[in-house]
Amino acid sequence: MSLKALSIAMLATSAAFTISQAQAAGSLNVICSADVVICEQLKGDFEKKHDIKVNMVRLSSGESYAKIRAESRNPKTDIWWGGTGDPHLQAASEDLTQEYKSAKLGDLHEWAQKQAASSGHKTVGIYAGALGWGYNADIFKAKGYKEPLCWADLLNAELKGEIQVANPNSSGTAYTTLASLVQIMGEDEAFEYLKKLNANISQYTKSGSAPVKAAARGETGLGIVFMHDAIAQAASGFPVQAVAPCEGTGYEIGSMSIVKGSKNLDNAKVWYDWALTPEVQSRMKDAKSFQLPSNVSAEIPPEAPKFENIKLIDYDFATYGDPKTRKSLLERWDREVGSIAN
Ligand code: S7P
Repeated sequence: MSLKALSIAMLATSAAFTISQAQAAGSLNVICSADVVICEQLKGDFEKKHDIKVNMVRLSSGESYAKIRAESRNPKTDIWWGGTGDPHLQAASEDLTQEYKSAKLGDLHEWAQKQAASSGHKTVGIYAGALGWGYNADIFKAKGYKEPLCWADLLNAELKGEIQVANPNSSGTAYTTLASLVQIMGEDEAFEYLKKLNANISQYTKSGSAPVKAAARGETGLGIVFMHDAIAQAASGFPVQAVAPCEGTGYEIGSMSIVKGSKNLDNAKVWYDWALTPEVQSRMKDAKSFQLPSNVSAEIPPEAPKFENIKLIDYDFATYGDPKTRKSLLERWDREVGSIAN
């Protein structure tokens, strides 16, 4: 290369560097759909590393999808981090989120890459978590309740008013519960089950992890949640026992998507690439977020539920993340369960 060509190349490189420095500044509007503690940890870590101010709101998965949909003509959100994969897939198929193929994609487990490929790279898997419940072992012992090991046990009459679960319209956890039961039992049987279960439900909460937080504090006996959310309460010293249901259970692929029409697109890509690194994912456990990370090199927290010991169903993400299926299941839930809720 001649000296002139070299200096032109150097100028081009330094211009590109200046542009990327300039782009890696300003702000980023993030919706975070996981627990507030991990959301705040991510915001703090990201701001320490980048010259980008993060404006973050914490919303449940279903609420996040609804916000992004409502904003679609004039998006205020740049990136949606976390929450169950089904509403991310629904947003992708409704073209509310945009394709991005991160250079980090190849560092992820197959299940996370599959989530990306199935959505046309409009979302990506960042963690996985198995559904189950957590019960307050002190309450169960004091009241002499049978240990709840199976979905069938949750119908025991002695548990009247002792169970909480979230509303599947707002909560991704509760939608995963609904979709998992439909896949385990068949749709009509799952709704029969949910109507019977309603007799034991004291409250349908807005957020998915609220039921096990209530169980931890003795406000209820049992919360249907992701197992890692039950383990987080046990790790905080509460008498909570996590259960993987004996008949089998579903799981989530927690996901991340860039909003279509993002006004801070370069910054959204900076967050996206950063959030897929092993360093960021390995630090999730510091916020007692014990999901299975998607980066193959990220540390798996010892507290994380062992997937190999859980009877997992082959959760059909394509069907249950499809807008038509999700809408129809939620409408049926409103008609048949929500309408009889106490
Ligand atoms: O707490 C972590 C976690 O369970 O929260 C997400 C959950 O969907 C958010 O709550 P909602 O049920 O209210 O939507 C999960 O993705 C995540 O593992």
